[in-house]
Amino acid sequence: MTKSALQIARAAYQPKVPAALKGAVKAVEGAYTQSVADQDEVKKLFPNTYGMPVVTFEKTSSPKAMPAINAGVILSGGQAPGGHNVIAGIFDGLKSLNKDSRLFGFILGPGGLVDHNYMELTADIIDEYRNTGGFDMIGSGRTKLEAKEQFDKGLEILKELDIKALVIIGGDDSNTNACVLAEYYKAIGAGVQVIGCPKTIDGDLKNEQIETSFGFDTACKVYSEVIGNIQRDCNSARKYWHFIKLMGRSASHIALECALQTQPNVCIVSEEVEAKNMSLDDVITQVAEVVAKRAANGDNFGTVLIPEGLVEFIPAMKRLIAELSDFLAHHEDEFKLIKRSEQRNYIISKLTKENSEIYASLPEGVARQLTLDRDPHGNVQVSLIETEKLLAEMVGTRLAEWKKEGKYVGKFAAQVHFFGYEGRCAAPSNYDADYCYSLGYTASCLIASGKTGYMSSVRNTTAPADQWIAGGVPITMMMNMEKRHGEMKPVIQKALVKLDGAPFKTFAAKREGWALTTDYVYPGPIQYFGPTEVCDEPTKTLQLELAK
Ligand code: FBP
Repeated sequence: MTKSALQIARAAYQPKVPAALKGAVKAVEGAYTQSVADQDEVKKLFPNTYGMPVVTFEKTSSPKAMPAINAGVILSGGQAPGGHNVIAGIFDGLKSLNKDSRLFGFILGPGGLVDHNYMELTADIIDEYRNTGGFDMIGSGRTKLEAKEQFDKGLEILKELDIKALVIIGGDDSNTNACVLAEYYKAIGAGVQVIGCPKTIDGDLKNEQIETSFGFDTACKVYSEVIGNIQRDCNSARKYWHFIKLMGRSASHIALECALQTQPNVCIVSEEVEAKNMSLDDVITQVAEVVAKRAANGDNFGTVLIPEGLVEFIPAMKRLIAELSDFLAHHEDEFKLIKRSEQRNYIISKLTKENSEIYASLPEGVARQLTLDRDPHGNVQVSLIETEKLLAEMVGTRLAEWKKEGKYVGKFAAQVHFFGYEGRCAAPSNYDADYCYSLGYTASCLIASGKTGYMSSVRNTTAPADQWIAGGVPITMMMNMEKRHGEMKPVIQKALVKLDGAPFKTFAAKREGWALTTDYVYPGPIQYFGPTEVCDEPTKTLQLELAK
């Protein structure tokens, strides 16, 4: 691999870790736990792993000698900056317990376990990837691990390699599957522990014990840098409105965090659109009003941030997507036999009147996206829907109407952008480099203390790393029952933006001012070397959520 100067210098970075992880640790158990909702159903489905206590690791002066252990690791789902440091943390943690321990990486995600595709991760390999972005050390994939046959097939290779613990690094769906796997292996006495690690740039895997998912910090900083650059360009030429869609799947955490970092003229928050029962038309009117007011002040430029999941949150669209999901889950084979050119009419003829009308009114591309391209978890791939174009076009049409009515006096020219993939593999910020390494190291402590069905947790992360708290949370604690592919399933509850939470309230208190004045902030690129207030600052979201 030819390395950049930054990559070479960055390889020497020593991630900061909680003080407790700097020597031998003991596991201290807290209170027994309950799932966040649907306790009876979740308990029934996880008889062996439900209700376990939260665990915290503390320093001990009497370490126990540990036998060597073989462990496996899987990167699952979308890339997120810091994944390699999680693996480095697991590796260093296992080696510190016993230098003969070994780590195996399964190639290209959960599919690697089922297909017996793996490689041993030696010190040389790990050193090549310390503090780098990407998941290319072993690759990632979206195969859903959910069937007993897959679990049994996986167990064959785990037995062959004498692997006693498996770490699954993934988002809410992958950690749900990790929990199902942990339960199954425990139920059959397989002798394999399963530990999860909270990954996703989307920031929607968080709760009382999991402050944030890794990658959110770096991805938001990359997007905010570019939004800031666009805002400076926009404030220089003063002739374009920029419609910027941001990744993040359902939740609007990324859009909200970028708004807090850059102070755009408009930021749509999907969760608010849903709570206010807004239609697409309402959203368009709201944006067009800001454009018109700025134009009245002579400002024919601005920025609009759009969360990629927006269409799923417009209540009428949500009802349509729910009916489509149910319908396609039950008629997938029949649907596949319909000619591509006939599919739209076929769907229109099968839906209820209200949904059929909305579906028929959608541009071809958006309609196709909703019916065809689902990911293996059944999710609509919202990152493929061109919401930014849809909004820019519809706002333009609305302004043209207002112009005829004499309600709008300006000029409107739009540019559209989508920021997603460019942030997912950036070199991790100090926060993500430190957090990920600590999560991995903590996973090795969970393995050493015999835990299974736990997610690695590192808390208090707005304080200096020395004061971070490492531990583990039973995954069942985060679960509830939800409809997936037309059936009720136990899943980790997705954390959406809370409208009564500090990040949204801070944004809501300032947005009117940001809409009309041009009060942009230009955060600049992530800094890896320099003063701590520049290099180590956590996200605004985390700072606001954890402020006492
Ligand atoms: P994860 O939930 O697996 O972390 O994926 C995050 C994400 O980047 C979403 O923000 C986005 O909607 C999706 O992945 C895109 O998926 P793909 O990489 O398959 O195009």
